[in-house]
Amino acid sequence: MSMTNANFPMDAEGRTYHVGVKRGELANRVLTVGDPARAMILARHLDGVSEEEKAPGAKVAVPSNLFSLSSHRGFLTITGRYKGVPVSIVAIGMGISMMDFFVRECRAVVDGPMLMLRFGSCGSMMDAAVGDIAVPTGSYLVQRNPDYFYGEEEAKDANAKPYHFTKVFNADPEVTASLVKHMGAALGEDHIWTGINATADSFYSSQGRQDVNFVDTNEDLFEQLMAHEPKTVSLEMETFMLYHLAQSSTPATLKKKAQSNGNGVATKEKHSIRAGACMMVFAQRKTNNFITKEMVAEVEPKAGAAVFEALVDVSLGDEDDLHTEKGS
Ligand code: R1P
Repeated sequence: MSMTNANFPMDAEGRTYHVGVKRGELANRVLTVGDPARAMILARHLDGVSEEEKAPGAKVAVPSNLFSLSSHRGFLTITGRYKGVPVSIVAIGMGISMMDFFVRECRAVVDGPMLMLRFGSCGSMMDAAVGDIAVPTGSYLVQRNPDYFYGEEEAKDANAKPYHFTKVFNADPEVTASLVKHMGAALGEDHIWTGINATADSFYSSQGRQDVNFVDTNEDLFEQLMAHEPKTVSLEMETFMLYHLAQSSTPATLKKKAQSNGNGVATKEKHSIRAGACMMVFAQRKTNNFITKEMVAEVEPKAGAAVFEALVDVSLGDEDDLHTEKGS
């Protein structure tokens, strides 16, 4: 595909460079996950999916009545409706760079306010057990500091620390409350944990995993995380970037929508994206337990239904736009 505009590349059809979506293919309410198979399974909750395609044991595929698009960089977008409300599901893979591509490119092709929810998996260093759900009210970023590891011992900067922790960026409180309510109703309140999430730039070193093949200097990382933020409840690799970018989103697209409606009303909103996240605990790092396939199969559909309820529950104060052939 040939792209124009090196600042924000788009092709002649208006498709973004990495996610590959264009105007009309994405709803204002978007659920993002890591794993494309999880996206396909969650899509079974959407309107109009045949009984055959959503039967337990059915082949994992995008339901045939829904719009879908696989990009050359591994993003999968599925768009349809949940209880009549336009929604999209986007599988992004892993890590903060993929979250950055997702948030910016999806924002670029949708007018009006957006709601972005992440439904993922995480590790827990506290009491949350495997199969429980974390709904973090905020997130900080844990970054490996390469400068600490630079050079021979005697040349090292004595003040450098191996890991850096950012400030906490908050989720939208109304979105979080809605997630807690619906998750609690689906799985039982005892299984829902609020608190603060830590997003790490590695699955390994900056999540405190020990690896004999590398010098990581992370033996006391958990203690450092708890000292930085005593309410740390979950550890994963994307949520910080979602919360941070939502708080950095400008009202530009809201003004545009007001103008395109012809009413010329300038918005008073500071941000055009509202964000929230929840994760299933897959790894219990205190006890070293890892979730079983059977448990995922039990928790994922219940939590998935709850996450869609939250996705359509929060008012965006505006009509959603959607013009796709399938799913409209
Ligand atoms: C690591 O195995 C991956 O799983 C978690 C982490 O954030 C990371 O992306 O999330 P997902 O299940 O959403 O991919």
